[in-house]
Amino acid sequence: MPNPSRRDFLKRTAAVGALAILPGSVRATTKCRTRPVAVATWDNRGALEAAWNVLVSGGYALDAVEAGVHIPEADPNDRSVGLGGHPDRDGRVTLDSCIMDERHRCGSVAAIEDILHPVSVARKVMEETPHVMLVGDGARQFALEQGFEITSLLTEQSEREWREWTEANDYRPAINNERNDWPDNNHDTCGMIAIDSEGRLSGACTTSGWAYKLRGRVGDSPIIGAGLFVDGEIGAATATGHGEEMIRMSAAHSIVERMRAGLSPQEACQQVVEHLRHITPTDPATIQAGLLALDEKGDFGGFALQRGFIYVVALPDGDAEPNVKGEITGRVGIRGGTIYVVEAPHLL
Ligand code: SD4
Repeated sequence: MPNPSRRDFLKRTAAVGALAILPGSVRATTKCRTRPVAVATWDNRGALEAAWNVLVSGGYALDAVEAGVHIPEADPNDRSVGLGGHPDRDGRVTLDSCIMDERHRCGSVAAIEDILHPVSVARKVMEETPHVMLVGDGARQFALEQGFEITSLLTEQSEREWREWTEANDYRPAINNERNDWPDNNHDTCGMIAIDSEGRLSGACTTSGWAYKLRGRVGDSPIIGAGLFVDGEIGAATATGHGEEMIRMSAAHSIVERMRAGLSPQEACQQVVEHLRHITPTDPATIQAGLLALDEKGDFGGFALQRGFIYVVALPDGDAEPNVKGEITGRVGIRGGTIYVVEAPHLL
């Protein structure tokens, strides 16, 4: 049989893609109207408010999470995401990011350099290619072809700190590198999941990853099923903390499957953290895992391995103050709703 040409391949994959999205489209249109809800890791309240402004205007959850995570990606003071993120061991800022909609469509970029909004490149991978994931130079090349501009992401402060780090370290990544800074600035990966007023779930996750990681290291954040997973009929989940642990057990997918089996978002996050502690070959005291979930009714929950995992949830006016597990440590009024800052319950 002759080899199919690239054009045939693209044509066929486009046709398969069209078929593949049909059931999801039908599902989406048969959903009841619901109230919008958005949840994000850490105190990413600026990101959540940007997402909320899309949701409260009746917009699409996918647009909301993309707009939301743009905020930390462009913030030089956020040291774990995008511009100003900690570089790798060799002084290069490399970004991991993914996005997923309610129809199992997803896109991802890993170890991409010089691009301010990797989440939008991930969305282009999802929408413009038959692939899910592009990495490194290939991802950067694709971004440039798509019209993204080159941006230098290493700020003066990041470079200065990295130089100090190289003097004090022997170029081996410390296993508990994040924990050394914890609960300060090394844990700001922005994972965000949302449901819109048409009941459509989406999520995005974006990070510069583990500070001073080995060059080429990819964490969980761009891995569909580890740092993010969405099933439009069941729910969505996202993760932050030590990515190696989340990859080991497909954390976000594990949460959604537990919700499919009937657990609440809160119970599902807790069970996955308990399972993680059970299976990890790493000393659990040296790692962090912070998990968030949201179901198709707009119920949400969060749970962590260690103390100190904060998350934010945006709820519409008319919702009662949420009866969260953990502690509400802040409330911020936003257009048509409130952002609650929650300190998640934890296992250790
Ligand atoms: C990673 N999970 O690259 C990310 C790091 C993180 O808050 O979540 N930091 O492993």
